Amino acid sequence: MTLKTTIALTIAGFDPSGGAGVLADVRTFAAFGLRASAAITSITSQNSSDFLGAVHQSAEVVWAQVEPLLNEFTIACVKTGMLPTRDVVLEVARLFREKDLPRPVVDPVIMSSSGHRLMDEDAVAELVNELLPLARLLTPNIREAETLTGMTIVSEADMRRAAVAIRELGAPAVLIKGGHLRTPGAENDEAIDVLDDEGEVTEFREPRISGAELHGSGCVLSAAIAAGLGKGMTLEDSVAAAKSFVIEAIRDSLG
Ligand code: PXL
Repeated sequence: MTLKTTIALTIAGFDPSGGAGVLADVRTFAAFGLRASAAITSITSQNSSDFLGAVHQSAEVVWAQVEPLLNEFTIACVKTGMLPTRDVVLEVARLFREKDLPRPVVDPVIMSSSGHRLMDEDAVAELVNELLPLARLLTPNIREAETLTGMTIVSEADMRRAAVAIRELGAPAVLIKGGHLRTPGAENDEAIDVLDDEGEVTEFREPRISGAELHGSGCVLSAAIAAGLGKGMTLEDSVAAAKSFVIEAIRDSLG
């Protein structure tokens, strides 16, 4: 019997700058000691200040990138990022239904930090309908959680309510990233993330880091969580380790 090589897989967009997307994911998997693989859903043209455009890949091209890996490798963990179109979302959902893959960490990257739409509206709808029920974890930021739930989120209590609402949409677990939360009147010296895993809620509090290079930090976080899960860690421990990793990366970028 030959042992198959174990790899981590990201299904996401390509940001040539390497700040976000598959390059950030691959770097993260490698930092966690995993061999990385990647399927590209869209080729973007951007730098840290401008988003110039994107050429989305077809559902067939996405499937064709992943399928050959399945026979040869054992996939330890999967993370999904930019899934630009309805067709790509449906194909990725089909992949998880039909193939023997671990449940993915789904980062619903609806907008870039520069304000450019990364997912079509009907793609977001199918992400909710078809992919959420197959995920292990969804990792929206505040704005994405608002889009997914239709709620307005201005407090920690709102984050907890939104987490319940997202679980009711079909995800077993959700991590709402509070980095962008601006509580009216509060000092905002803390960034709070809320993890709700089947109703068990854990809060992660860190001092807010300002002026930092944050483009791609969401990509790195979701890839790092997937890596932890792929190494057999619990979800809570994976999130804690991933947060430490991202905070280190942000601090490094300040230096
Ligand atoms: O950070 C979100 C993100 C994810 N994936 C790709 C991106 C971006 C932001 O620009 O380009 C490919």
